[in-house]
Amino acid sequence: MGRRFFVGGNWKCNGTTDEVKKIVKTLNEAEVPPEDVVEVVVSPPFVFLSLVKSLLRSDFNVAAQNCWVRKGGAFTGEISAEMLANIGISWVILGHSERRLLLRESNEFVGDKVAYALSKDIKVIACVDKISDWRNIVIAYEPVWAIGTGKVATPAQAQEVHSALRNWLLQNVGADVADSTRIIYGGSVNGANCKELAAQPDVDGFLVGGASLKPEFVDIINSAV
Ligand code: G2H
Repeated sequence: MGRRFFVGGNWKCNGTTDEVKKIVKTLNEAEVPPEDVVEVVVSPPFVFLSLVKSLLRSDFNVAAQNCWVRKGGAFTGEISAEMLANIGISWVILGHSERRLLLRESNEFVGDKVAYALSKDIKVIACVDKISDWRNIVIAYEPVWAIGTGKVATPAQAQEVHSALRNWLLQNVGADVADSTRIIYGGSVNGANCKELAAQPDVDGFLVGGASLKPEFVDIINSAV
């Protein structure tokens, strides 16, 4: 089964209204392969989700960078999966290593978040354990030493880990899921190194941080072909 290339732009905690509008304008004017060839999802900070959703071209989707582990209520500062669904956000990034490291999010907590988001029909970009519906999951492999450091994994290093992850899926979940699940690479991906990484058979796309704020993000989308 062919796996559709996936490019996620994780804007992290960056941007002003004007900067966000500028990035969206660049994306809207970009010539990229059709959406059946590459799936593009950008992830602005919460406060810009609705703005980006309203301005962004319709063939690109929008993701939140986190959501609460269960139904909303007395959880100051949190955003629930129901709220994301309510404003038409169909994706969320969960378990990013920056949150695991800085906010002490455990595997268990992230796993519960993933299960809850999936139960509310939000698709997840994640690397976790509690997954019941693999159709709505993209797994991101991000070596911590490569995150925001400018040190990217070599294509061979990425391929080795992606292949091992796919093999884990084969052994522990099943052949269909191993064949169809997209495993994307994150960590200092840029316009110059994306092409060689994209050529690896088990690299099905990218989660891009710093470079997703720049015009070279379009080159990364175009590495799909
Ligand atoms: C890794 C990645 C995006 P960057 O965190 O998730 O960021 O491309 O800046 O290393």
